[in-house]
Amino acid sequence: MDIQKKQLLEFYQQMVTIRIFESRVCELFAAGQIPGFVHSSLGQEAIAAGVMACVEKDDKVGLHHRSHGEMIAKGADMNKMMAELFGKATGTCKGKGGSMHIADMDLGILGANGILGAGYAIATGAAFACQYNETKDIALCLFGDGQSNRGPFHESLNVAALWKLPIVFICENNGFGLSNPVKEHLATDCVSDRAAAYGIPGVTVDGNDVLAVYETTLEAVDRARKGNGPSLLEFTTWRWHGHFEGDPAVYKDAQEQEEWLKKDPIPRFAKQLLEQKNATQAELDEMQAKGEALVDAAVKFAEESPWPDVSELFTDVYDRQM
Ligand SMILES: Cc1ncc(C[n+]2csc(CCOP(=O)(O)OP(=O)(O)O)c2C)c(N)n1
Repeated sequence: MDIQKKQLLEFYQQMVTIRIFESRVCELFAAGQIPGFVHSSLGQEAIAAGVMACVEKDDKVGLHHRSHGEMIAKGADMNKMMAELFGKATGTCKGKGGSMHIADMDLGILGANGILGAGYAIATGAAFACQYNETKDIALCLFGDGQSNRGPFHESLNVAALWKLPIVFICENNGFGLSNPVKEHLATDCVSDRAAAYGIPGVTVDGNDVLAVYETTLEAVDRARKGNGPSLLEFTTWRWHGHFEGDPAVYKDAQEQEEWLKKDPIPRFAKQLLEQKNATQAELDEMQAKGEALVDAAVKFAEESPWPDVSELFTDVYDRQM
């Protein structure tokens, strides 16, 4: 596939920006500046960058608990995102969603979700709405390997295949479901093997190769947009940190961790860009500096933002008493 230089550089910019954002979030969490839970997507940047380059602003996206990267790559405002993680009034969800329930409806981002498997039904419902309203928009549903074992996975794939819904199911197989390695929680070799049960295409691809992620997703998005129904994509990668920030991940095999760190998607793509003369080192450095400036600005914005007012306590939240 002949990918334009502009797009190649965009992949790099997205990946380094996500890496810087996530690294900073981890530091801020450790310093006690970010409350609640944080699940970092360090190491998984190529999936976010490659997948989100395939969709339009109005396409719908259902996310899970480890989704800062996807939000950034779909164009979410990082200042508001960082403020959201801080719990500030200027946040994407006015500080009430936090890392695990962040959403941006203006960008079709239907929300991260702390309930494993909740995103399947939300994204499948959105795909049904796209089909019913004949909008030509499609939906993406992103999830982890562990949550592919939940019932709603099968219910959603079944109905999506039956009704040929415009949706792409995307598994980020990062090696673990919490502390359980994939081979200890999955009955099949691959998550994508399950596509056969619903008569839809299923494929497993290197998720640390941004170009492979992009090309695979583009094909599935095209299929969905043309009315040919869903696909199940599985991108293999590695969760660099523990399940959540603060988890020492003593269950990880040190040698396996070391091997995967060598497969870091960012230097790997940088090498490709340089060798194929699609970028100079100066251009790469410039993109790194731009990412750092954007994240610095986001942290400053979050730190200087006000807390939500007490009078806002019951607005935008579900309360049976009211
Ligand atoms: C219904 C439900 N069951 C269990 C949990 C607890 N839990 C949170 S994340 C997680 C593991 C998820 O693993 P995976 O789907 O592979 O995503 P990853 O964290 O690796 O990105 C578990 C068991 C939950 N949040 N919701």
